[in-house]
Amino acid sequence: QQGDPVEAPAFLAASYACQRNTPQPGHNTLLTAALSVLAESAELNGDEGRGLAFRRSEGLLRSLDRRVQGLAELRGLPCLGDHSRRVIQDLLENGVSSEVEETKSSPRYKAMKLLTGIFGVGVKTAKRWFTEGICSLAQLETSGHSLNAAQQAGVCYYTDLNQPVSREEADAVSVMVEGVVHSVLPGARVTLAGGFRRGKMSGHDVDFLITHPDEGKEEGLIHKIIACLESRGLLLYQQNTRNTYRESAKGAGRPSSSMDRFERCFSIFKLTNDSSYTADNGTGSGGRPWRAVRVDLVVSPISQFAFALLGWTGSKLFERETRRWAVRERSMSLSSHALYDRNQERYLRASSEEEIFAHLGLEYVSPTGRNA
Ligand code: DGT
Ligand code: MG
Repeated sequence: QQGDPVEAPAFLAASYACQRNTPQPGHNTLLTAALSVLAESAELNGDEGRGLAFRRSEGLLRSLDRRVQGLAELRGLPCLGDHSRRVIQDLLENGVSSEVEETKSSPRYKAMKLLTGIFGVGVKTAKRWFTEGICSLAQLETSGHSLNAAQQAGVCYYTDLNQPVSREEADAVSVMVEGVVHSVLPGARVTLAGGFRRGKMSGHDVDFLITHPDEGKEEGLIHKIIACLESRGLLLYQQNTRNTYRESAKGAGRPSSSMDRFERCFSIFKLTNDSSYTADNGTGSGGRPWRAVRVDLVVSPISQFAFALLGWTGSKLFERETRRWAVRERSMSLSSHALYDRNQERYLRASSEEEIFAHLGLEYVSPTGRNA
């Protein structure tokens, strides 16, 4: 049987991740975890192109409906470059990839992972610190660098924030957020987005989208929510931005930058180990009766809600691929605010994610299938 090539079903040959159903966690976790390390290493080196190539390979493997046992089974499949195929071959033949093992144990990768694991620290800052010889929190502390407020919170709650958030904890945060939102604006709607909406059992944060069925009622809402959270002692840190999005004749929905422009709050919640919260790991580091959890709150006008929901559900690769599909295959610009048709020179409205997929000429993929 060895060497007998297995024909890939046609749907698996789709080259855009947004054309595929990708459930969680997939049948090839050994391979996808390895490619994810190489992608992350490239991203931490600032090599976006190389990172994306590994992410695409990883995404393709995640979507396969069976466990790959031989390289021949991957013949003819897109997204798998020579480098990825070499790594996959190594893993299939030896159970490990020397390149992945070397990457994981390299001082640079370890330091960059640790430093970018601090909330508020991006790749650029981490790189600068690493070149100064900073590889640990202790070295950062004695370096004399002054940290901004986000980074100070990041160092302070480092252990908690690097411990995955469980589904139970996300549900407990949902209860807190819904209580606060409904008390400051009755009728407002709170939707869990991000990885938890895709059915993941854990995540690095909890993402929420908030809207109100009457357009305009959501304006300024983020400040009311923050004030209420603070008065209840639920916030350890927050940084908010106001909505700066405006449509323009040239299609301001264009993703000229990956950041969107909603009213938004990056925060750290204080999740207390009380009756509404029953997770096993119910304490923070140091045995506190609470733990710190990263929470993102995004407020969207109802007219943009479908786009915001699609944009904030992820995965990151699924989002990138949907936008790439829109531009390359449909001459459209998709963002978390809008969809602009460059040929017709007009915005296409949508009140559901299904309508957006239809505008794009894509088959609908449910949130649990977007784990590319
Ligand atoms: P996680 O939290 O690591 O378990 O995984 P996710 O998939 O929840 O990732 P997360 O929380 O970083 O982001 C959720 C989705 O939200 C992601 O697919 C892309 C989107 N997103 C995150 N940050 C931004 C942003 O600044 N602008 C826009 N437009 N989208 C963002
Ligand atoms: Mg998330």
